[in-house]
Amino acid sequence: MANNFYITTPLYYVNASPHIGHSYTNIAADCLARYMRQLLGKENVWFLTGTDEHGQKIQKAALEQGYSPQDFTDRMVVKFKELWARLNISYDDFIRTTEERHVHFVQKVLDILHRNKKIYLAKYEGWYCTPCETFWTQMQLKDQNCPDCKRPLERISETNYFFRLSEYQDWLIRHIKTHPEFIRPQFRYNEVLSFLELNRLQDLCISRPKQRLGWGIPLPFSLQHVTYVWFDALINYISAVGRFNERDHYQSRWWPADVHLIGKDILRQHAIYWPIMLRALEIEPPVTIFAHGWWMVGQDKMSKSRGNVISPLEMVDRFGIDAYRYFLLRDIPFGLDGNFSEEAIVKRLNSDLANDLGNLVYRTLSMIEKYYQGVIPPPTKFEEAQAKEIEDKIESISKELKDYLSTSYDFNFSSALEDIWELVNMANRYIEFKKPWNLLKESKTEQLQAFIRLLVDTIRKIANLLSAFMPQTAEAINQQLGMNRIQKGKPLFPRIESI
Ligand code: ME8
Repeated sequence: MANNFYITTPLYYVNASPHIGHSYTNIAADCLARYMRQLLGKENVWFLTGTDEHGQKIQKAALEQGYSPQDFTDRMVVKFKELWARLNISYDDFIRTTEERHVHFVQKVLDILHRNKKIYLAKYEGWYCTPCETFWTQMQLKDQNCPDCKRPLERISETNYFFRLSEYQDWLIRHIKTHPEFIRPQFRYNEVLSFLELNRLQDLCISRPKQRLGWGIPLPFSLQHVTYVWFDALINYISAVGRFNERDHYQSRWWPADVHLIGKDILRQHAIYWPIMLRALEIEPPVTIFAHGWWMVGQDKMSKSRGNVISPLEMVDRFGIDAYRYFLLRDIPFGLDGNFSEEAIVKRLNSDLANDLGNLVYRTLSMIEKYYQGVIPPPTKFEEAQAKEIEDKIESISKELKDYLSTSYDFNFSSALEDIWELVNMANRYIEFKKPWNLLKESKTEQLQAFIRLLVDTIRKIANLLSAFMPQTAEAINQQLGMNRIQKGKPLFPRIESI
C-alpha cells in the first residue's frame, strides 16, 4: 500500500436505528484506520463513513412516523453519530447524501455521463421490488417474489434513464483478473468473477419517475426523474474527497480508496456497478473491496426487515465498549458469518479479557504496590533470562500484524488478536514460573526488580499493540502504569458471573 490510506464504510440507510451489523463494519474500519495512523502518521489516513438518506425506504419510514423526509433524516442521523461517538469510532469525515456538497457532485456526474452518451432514455417494463428498489428480469425469477428479500414484486411500466453498464463487462473481467487484491476475501473474488463470466450484464436503470418517488436527487436533464438511490450513494466515496476540474477531470488527495469495507449483501453494487461507473468517468477504481460476513441470530441474518436486531448500545452498557469491540473482531475470522449471542460475549470477556489480560495487569500492579510502594522500579543491569524471548515475540507480532492488517489485504483481526494474546499468556506463564514472591523471600532483589520491570515494559507494549483494537483499554493501562507511580484502579475487566 502507498503512503496514503483511504478507508470507507457503507453509508447506512437511516430508515431505522443502527444495529450490531452496522457497528461491526464501523468498528473494523476504525481498527484499520487507527492501525494505519500508527504506521503512516495521522495526516496520511482518511476514514470516511456516513448515511444514505434518499430513496423509497427512507421516504416510507418518514411518512409512517409523520415527518418530512428531510426532518426525519435529520433526526435519525443523530442516532448514528451518537453510536459512533460511544464506540470510539475515529472517522475523519461523515457524509450525508442529502448534503449540498454531495447533491451537486452527483448532478455533475450525471451531467458528464449524459453528455458522453453513457446514459440514455428508454421504456422499461418488468418486475420491481419496492423495498429493495431493484428491477428484475423474468429470467432471474423463480416465482413472483424478489430473489433477494423474497417479498412480492410489482409489475411496472415506465420511462427511465439507463446507464451503459453492459458496455464495460469485458473491461471489468480483465481488471479483476489482473488485480487479485481487487475483491476480498478470495472466495468473494471467485464468486464475482464467475458471475461475470457466466452472465451478461444488463444496463442499469438509474432513475425513478418523480411521481412514484419524490425523495431523491433530481436528474439535471429531466424534471420528471430523480436518481436511483444506489447510483447516488456509491458516488459518496468520491464526492467526499475530491472535485472535478473544468475539463471534467477528477482530482483528489485521497482517491483511489485503499479499502471499501462492506458487508457481503452489497458486493454486487460495489464490485460491479461502482468500478464501471468510475471507468465511465475515467476515474481509477478502488484498490480493494472487502466484503465481510453477517452476524446471525440463530439461522437468520440480523436485519431491520427481519425484526431481530440487537442494539449495540445495550450491549455496550452491559459489557463495556472494548469487550464489545474485542468480541466482534476476535470471535470470527473477518469475511465469515458469525453467531451473535450474549453467552459468546461473556465467554470471551471472562476468559481472554478478565482472566488473561486483566489479570496480568492487576497482578503486576499489585506486586509494584506491595514490593515497591507503588513506584515503578527503574531498569537494572541484571540480564533477565526471559527478556530476549519476549523481545523476539514482540518483534514477530509487530511484523505479523502488518501482514494481517495491511499487506495481505485479508484484514485478519482475529489472528492479529490471537497473536497479541500469545504475548499476554507468555507473560502470565512467566509469573507462574518465576514466582516473584519467592525472589523477595530469598532476597534476590535485583532479579526481582529486573523481572517486574520486564513485566511493566511488556504490558506497555501490549497496550500499544492493542490500541487500534481497544483504544480505551490501551489508555487505561497506560494510565495505571503511568510514568513513575502506578495508579491502581478497579480491574480492567470484572468477570461476569451470570447474564
Ligand atoms: O446497504 N451483519 O445500507 P444498510 C454484518 N445504504 N453486517 C451487517 C449486517 C449483519 N447482520 N447487517 C447490516 C445499505 N450490516 C446501503 C449502502 S453504500 C454506498 C450504500 C452492515 O443500512 C454491512 O456493512 O442496509 C452492510 O453492508 C451494511 O450494514 C448495510 O447497511
